[in-house]
Amino acid sequence: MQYENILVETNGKVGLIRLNRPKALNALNDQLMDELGDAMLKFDADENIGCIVITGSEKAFAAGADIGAMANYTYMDAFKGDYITRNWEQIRHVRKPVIAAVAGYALGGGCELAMMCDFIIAADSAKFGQPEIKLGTMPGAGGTQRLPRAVSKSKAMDMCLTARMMDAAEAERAGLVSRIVPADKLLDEALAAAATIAAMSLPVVMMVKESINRAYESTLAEGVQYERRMFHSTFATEDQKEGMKAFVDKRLPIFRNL
Ligand code: CO8
Repeated sequence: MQYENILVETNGKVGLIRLNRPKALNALNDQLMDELGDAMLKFDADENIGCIVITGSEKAFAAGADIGAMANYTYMDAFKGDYITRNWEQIRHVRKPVIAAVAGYALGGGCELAMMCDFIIAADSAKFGQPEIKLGTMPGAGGTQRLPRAVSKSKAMDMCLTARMMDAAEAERAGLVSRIVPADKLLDEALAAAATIAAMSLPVVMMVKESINRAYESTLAEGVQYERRMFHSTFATEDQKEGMKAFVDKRLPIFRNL
């Protein structure tokens, strides 16, 4: 697939995807989402990649789904699923960790896309919001579901009902983002975090991701049991043997993803 709305590169073992519709503040249209889904699945299948970073521009991670493209859709256009909604769930099928590196606006579908990632590193310029209500619509890619889980019901209600934006400091206090970095260091910091992850044992990284995601879908008892089984299964890996032996030998481990 030829990409016209994203830029894709690799940085060591990190796959980097830049949303690239600068004139529309990276508004997410069907073409961009198709390209993003395609690039994500390719990185997920590439054994040389251990972690993926999605970023936007200095001004916007993404200012939402493309309003111009959606404006005249009928209910049937939306419901039948070939427009707007297609490919939005692709990112959830990615088994490697995905980091959102957010500078500027992450609004509407842009905020939802960031929340679909495994964690968010925010530039001090980042602004998050679910302003769909101002357009006479509402979040449609998980905003009303992931936001309350991330920042509490009260703050999610506030943001989705008043459409106000949250700055990076508030987003960090509320737990939406894992850390804030100076805007000019955003990509370096995100790539460094991704490289750290990519240097770990990939199968164990995937088990950790799966286990933490399980926390959203199960009771505590079920989640703890799931984690216990995953923990046990790490002892079937060569990387666990290498990791513990390296510690005992006082050297750095060399993981072979086995
Ligand atoms: N869609 C299309 N174009 C956009 C969007 C957007 N979401 N956001 C900005 N643009 C365009 C503008 O139209 C403008 O284009 P042009 O230069 O041709 O006029 C260009 O980007 C620059 O924007 P502004 O001139 O408005 O820039 P400002 O710095 O003045 O303002 C803002 C920046 C505050 C971000 C402003 O652009 C804005 O409010 N944008 C809209 C934000 C918004 O409402 N987002 C929610 C969209 S709805 C949505 O996301 C639903 C998601 C459901 C997903 C469901 C999938 C399953």
